[in-house]
Amino acid sequence: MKTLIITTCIVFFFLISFAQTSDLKNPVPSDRQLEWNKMEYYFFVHFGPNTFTDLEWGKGTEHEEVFDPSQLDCRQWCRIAKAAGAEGIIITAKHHDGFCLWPSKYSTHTVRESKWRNGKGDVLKELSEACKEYGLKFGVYLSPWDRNHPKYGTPEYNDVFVNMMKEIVTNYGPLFEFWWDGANGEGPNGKKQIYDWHRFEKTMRDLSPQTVVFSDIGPDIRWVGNENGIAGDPNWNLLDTAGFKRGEGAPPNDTLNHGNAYGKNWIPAECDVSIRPGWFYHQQEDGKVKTPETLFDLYLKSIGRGAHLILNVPPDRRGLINEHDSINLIGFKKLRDQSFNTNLSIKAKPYFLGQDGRRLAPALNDNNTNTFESIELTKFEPAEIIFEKDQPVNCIILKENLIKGQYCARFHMMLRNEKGELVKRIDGTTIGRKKIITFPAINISKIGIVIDDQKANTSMAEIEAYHIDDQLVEHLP
Ligand code: FUL
Repeated sequence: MKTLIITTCIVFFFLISFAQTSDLKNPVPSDRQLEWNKMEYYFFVHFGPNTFTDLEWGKGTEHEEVFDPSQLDCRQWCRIAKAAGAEGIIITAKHHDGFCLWPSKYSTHTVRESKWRNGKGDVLKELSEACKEYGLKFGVYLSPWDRNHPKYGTPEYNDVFVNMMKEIVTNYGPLFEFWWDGANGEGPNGKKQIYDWHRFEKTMRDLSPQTVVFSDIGPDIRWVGNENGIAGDPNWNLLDTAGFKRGEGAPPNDTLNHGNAYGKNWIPAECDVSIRPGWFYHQQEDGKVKTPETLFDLYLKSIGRGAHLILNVPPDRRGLINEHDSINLIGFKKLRDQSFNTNLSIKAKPYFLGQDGRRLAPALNDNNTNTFESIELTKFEPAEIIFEKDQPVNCIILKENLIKGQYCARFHMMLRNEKGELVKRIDGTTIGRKKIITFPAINISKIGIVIDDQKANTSMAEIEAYHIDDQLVEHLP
């Protein structure tokens, strides 16, 4: 008996310590990442001398006077962002040409040296205030590569960059996100800068712990490996960063696109893409603004694969979002509203078959990702959504609660009609924050889900069903 008790205790402690080690190996989102996870789509604003010189990468030698928007109105940007359903705006406070959209004490190449508003203008001030007024979050892109700054290429430039970050956070915060470009070209003295990323990171954490920081490899958000706005499938929120650097030393694009299933850090992907071919406004691209349908397709391939979408909408030379862009942005919003306003699952009955038998499972259709069912690997369908009668469905959205980590690696759905006949089987990979699956419409009354491969029990938060415009599904690019 004694031996049995001792053996049981050893096994018990072994199991506990195993559980703890595996927990350690399983990264989870930080509070700041969870907060950001509540958002999904925001604007990127590329604006500066390039807007006026028709360049994408300014040389840094442009005279400050070229920056002269005739009707700059950040409230107009915010009005459009709001109407387009975006949740925030991130602006290029300084692009590679080094021009600062705020009167920085640490540069002589700023709005202060321009003629715009007699050198008294401050785009960051105006935009941060307008964002507050319109209930939008505000964020900043600050290029470390600086083709103008005389200190670039020397250790003192790292002080300049740190001081600029301090200025921005102190004068224009709170910032929801800070965007670091990995670009590292030559400066005016022909030298490249050795960036002190460790110090930059510490500065941001000390100054503004709630801000999520983006770069190729995080620390909080990773680049998705392309500038087309397309996340990988599968898409893991995890990434191994050891041995990698920002810029040229970054992990392969394919790795950034998919993440690492067993990655050691929680660093989800953000998809950056421009509504136009270029990042900055060029009049000759007015006819090439992405259509509402193309934007909707991007929505499915970014947010619909568990990533975030940062959509670049560059103001024109007036300092306004151009009509060509705003019309398509509103069209994009309409498509999303028409498609996703009626979740058919809300009126359906959710069931869960677990160890305690089959029971109703309101967590699966309560439109609340904090509640979930923990799903094991099974041969049968443990989670089901049952409609009163057959109805057309061509889109299903799944959501995983991520607080304890991302677990589902492979699942399949069995879609059946009233007669119990299998109409369609759909196989999928990761779920994550949001997985949108579209297919030609079929009449069904039951959605059953099976998890086929997972790292631990999947926390299934929502199973939503929609019948979106058939044409939209059929004609997606
Ligand atoms: C890149 C830059 O070189 C582009 O000009 C643009 O700002 C894009 C978002 O990031 O690295």
